[in-house]
Amino acid sequence: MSKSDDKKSGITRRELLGGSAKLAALAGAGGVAGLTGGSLLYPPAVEASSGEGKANVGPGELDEYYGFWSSGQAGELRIMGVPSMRELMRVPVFNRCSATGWGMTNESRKILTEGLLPDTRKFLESRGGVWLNGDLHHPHMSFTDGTYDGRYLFMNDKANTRVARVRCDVMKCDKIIEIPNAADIHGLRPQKYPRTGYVFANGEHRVPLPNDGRDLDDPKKYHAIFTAIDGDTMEVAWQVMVDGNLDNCDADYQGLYAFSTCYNSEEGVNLAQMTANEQDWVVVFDIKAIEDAVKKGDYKEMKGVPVIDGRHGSRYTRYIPVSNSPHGCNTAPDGKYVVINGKLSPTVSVIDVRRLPDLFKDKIEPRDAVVAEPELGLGPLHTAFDGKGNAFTTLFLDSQAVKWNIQKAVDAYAGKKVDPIIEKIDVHYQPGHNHTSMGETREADGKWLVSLNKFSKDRFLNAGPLKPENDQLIDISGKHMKIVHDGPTFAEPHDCIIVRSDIVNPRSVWKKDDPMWAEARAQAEKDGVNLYTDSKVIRDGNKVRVYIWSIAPNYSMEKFTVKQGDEVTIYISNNDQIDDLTHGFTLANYGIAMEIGPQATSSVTFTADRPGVHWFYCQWFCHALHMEMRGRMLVEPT
Ligand code: RUQ
Ligand code: CUA
Repeated sequence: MSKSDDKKSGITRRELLGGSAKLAALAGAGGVAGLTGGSLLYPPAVEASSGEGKANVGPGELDEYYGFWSSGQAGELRIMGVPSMRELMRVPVFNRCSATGWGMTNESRKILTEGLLPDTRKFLESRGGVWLNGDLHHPHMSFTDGTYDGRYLFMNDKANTRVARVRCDVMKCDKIIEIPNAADIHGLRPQKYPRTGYVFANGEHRVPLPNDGRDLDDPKKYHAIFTAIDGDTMEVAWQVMVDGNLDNCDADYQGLYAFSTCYNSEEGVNLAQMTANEQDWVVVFDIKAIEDAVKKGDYKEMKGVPVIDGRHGSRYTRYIPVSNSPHGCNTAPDGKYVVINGKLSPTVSVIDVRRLPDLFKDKIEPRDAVVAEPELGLGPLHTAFDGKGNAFTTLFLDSQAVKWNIQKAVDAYAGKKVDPIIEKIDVHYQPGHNHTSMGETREADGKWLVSLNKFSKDRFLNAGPLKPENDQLIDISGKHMKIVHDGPTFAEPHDCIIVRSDIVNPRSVWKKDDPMWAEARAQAEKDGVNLYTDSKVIRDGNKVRVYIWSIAPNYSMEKFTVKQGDEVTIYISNNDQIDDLTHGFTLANYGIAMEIGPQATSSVTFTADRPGVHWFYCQWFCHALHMEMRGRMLVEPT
C-alpha cells in the first residue's frame, strides 16, 4: 500500500478549507513531524485525522452516515454505521426472522402475501406457507430534488420477482409486491427528480409472454419487461417490453429519462448464444412519452397493467450500442453523464444525457450519445462518484478500484492526449458493487468509498469452506485512495448506499395508531377491547382471541385456557413507552416467537392442537426480572 500523502503532510486541502481540529493540532506540534518525518512525533490528534483515525468511531460515538446494505440470498436489509462499519440492525424483508417473528406474525404475513399475484398466492397456499425465499440485490432510498429524502427504502427480490419498501420512520418493511409479466427483478433505482415518484425495476430474464408453458425455445416469444412502480402506492404504473435481457438501471437528474443495461442482444437462451455478439446496448426510456402513451391508450393491457411496446423501432425507447454484456449503470451527480460498465469489455461507456433529446428526434445516431469510452482495466462492474468530477469503478477481474476523471475521459475520446486514469488500488478480492458517501445523489461528498468484494479468501480467520465476503472502506477524501477497514459480511451484500445521518430520523417508540397493526386495532374495536389496558379472552365459536398487554416485567395475563383444535389469535400490546424497551412473546413448543416494540401491537394466529400446559415467555431482555416475564396457556384436550 502506498503511503498516503495526507499522512506525510498531515493535512488535506479540504481540511485546510474546513479549518479542522487537525489544523489546530498541527500548529501545536510546531511542524516537528514534518521535519523529522517520524510518525512517532505526531501527536495523537494529528494521527486521528488520517483515514484510519476517521474510521475509528469510539465507544459511544455515533457514525456520520447510515449505510443500507442488501444481503442477497439472505433476503434482509442491513443497517450499518459508516465509517465504523458496525452493523446496527437487520430488517427482515424477503426472509423469515426467528427473533422478530417476520413471516409468522399476522402483521408480517399480510405484508408478505397481499401484494402477490393470485397465481403465486395459490401456489403458496397449496404448500401451507406464506414465505418465499428472497434474493435482495439493490436497496435504494427515495429521492426529492435529486437527493435522499429519508422517506423510504426500495429493494428488489430477484428470486421471486418482487419489489419491497421499507419505511424509514420505523425501519420496517410495509409493502411487498410481485411484478406481473416480468421475470426475476434485478436492477432497481428510484426516480431522482422531481421526486420518487417512480421506482424503476428491471425484469432480468426474458420469458415467453404469456408464460403458460406453450413456448420453450421460440426466441420471438421471449421478452424482458421494464417496470415503473408508483413508490407512494406501491402499484405498477406501467411497463415497457424491450429487446434483450435487462440488467441494471438508473434514472437521470432531470426527470426525463431512465436507462437500463441490456445484455443478450442475441436473444439467446444459453451462454454461447448470449455472448455471441460483439455489441449489446443501453435502452433509454423516454418517461414523458411513455406517460403520454399510457394516457392515449397506446398499450396492451396484460395482467391489469399497461404494457408499452418499446422494442426496436419504438418511439418510446432508443437503443445505444455498447460493448458486449454491459453491467452497472450509474448516473453521475453532475446530472450530465451516465456511466455504463463494460463487464466483458475493459471499458466504460459514458453517455451524455444532454444529447438524448436529439437522439429521440433522430437528429443524431445512437452512438453519438456516447462521449467517452475509457479503458479502465478488466471486468468493470459498477461506478461511484465523488461529486468533484471523478469516478471510481470496480474491476472484478483485476481486483482493483480505479479512480478516473470524467472530463478527461471525454477529452481523450475527443482526441486530446490526456490520461483519465488517476489511481488504481488493490482491493481484496473481486469487487462487485461499490458506493460512495451520498454518491448517487447531487450531494455526493467524496469522503468514503465502500468496495463490496465477493471473496475474502485469506483476509479473516478461516470460518470453514463458506467464507464471508469482504466490504472494504476506502478513504477518498485525500489525494490517494486508502483502505482503512476490512469488514466481513454474510451472504451476500450486492449493493449498498451511504446516507448522511441527518437525513434519516427513525422513531424510538411506535405510535399506537400505526398502520402496521390496523387489523388488530379494528378487531379489538369490534370486540370492545382497548389493546393497551384490557386483558380478555373472547370466544367466538372455535375461534378464540386473547388480548394481553405488557409492562416490564409483566404480561397482563398470567394464564389462559383454550380447547384443543381452537383457532387462537393472541394480541400482545407493549405498554412501555421507554426507548429500547422491546418485549417478546415466545410460545414454547408451538413454533411461535415475536417482537413487540414499545407502544406496538403484534399478533399471531395458530391452531391449539397440542394439549397440555405451555409456557409463554418474553424473549427480549427487558428488565432485571425479564426471566420471570412469563405465563401459561392451558390447552384442554377434546
Ligand atoms: S448486480 S455485482 Cu445484482 Cu447489482 Cu452487479
Ligand atoms: Cu419483557 Cu423480557
